[in-house]
Amino acid sequence: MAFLAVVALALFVVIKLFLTDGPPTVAFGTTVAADTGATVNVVMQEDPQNDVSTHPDWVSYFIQSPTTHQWVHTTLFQVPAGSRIHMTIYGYDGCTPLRNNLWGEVMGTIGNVAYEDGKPFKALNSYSGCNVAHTFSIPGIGLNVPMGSPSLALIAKPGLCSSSPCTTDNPHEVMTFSFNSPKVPGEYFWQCRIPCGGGFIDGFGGPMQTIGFMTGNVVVVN
Ligand SMILES: [Cu+2]
Repeated sequence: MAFLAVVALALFVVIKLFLTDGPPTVAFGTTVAADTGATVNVVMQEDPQNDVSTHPDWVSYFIQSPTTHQWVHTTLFQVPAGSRIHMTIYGYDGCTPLRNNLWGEVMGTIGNVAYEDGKPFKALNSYSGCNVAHTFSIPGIGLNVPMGSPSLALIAKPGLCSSSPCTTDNPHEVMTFSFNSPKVPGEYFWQCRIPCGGGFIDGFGGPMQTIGFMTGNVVVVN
């Protein structure tokens, strides 16, 4: 009986932790009418660690609430359909080589371009230099943007940000790009394509497959 009680308790904890108390969804552009092409600003950051006690050493994205300006540990965000989404992502994490250099190419953004510290680029070659930390990719709309990492020279002295959410006092790159949100409402899965799950087979476990870290949803609403 004691064994069954332990099993029941474990099930309860698993359900409570992973099924009911998932990361929150941060809503952007709630005052913007859908399908107008209006610009909606989304601000995120990617870090070498996170602020939760269960997996503190997992790499992670954070999303900034447009209302409180607090950093929220989640990868779920909502935008209006048919809008121009302007992304700003602060890149605090160091580099990891891409498994396939294709994911170093900028795809699916407006103008097929992205900007690193204001400088336009169409690709980052992670084989010729250690310069990509993560990617922001939405396979459903063919979007892929590599996230630049702070140069080794830049992080030599202070080191990478060691406490999350990071602040702009830490070495970082500012990545910006725009894309059109789909006209069809729904949940559009997004992910990082760098095998950044350190300590997991092929680097694709842990944070790479867990909502709130390196994978999430763009919730498109009318
Ligand atoms: Cu990643």
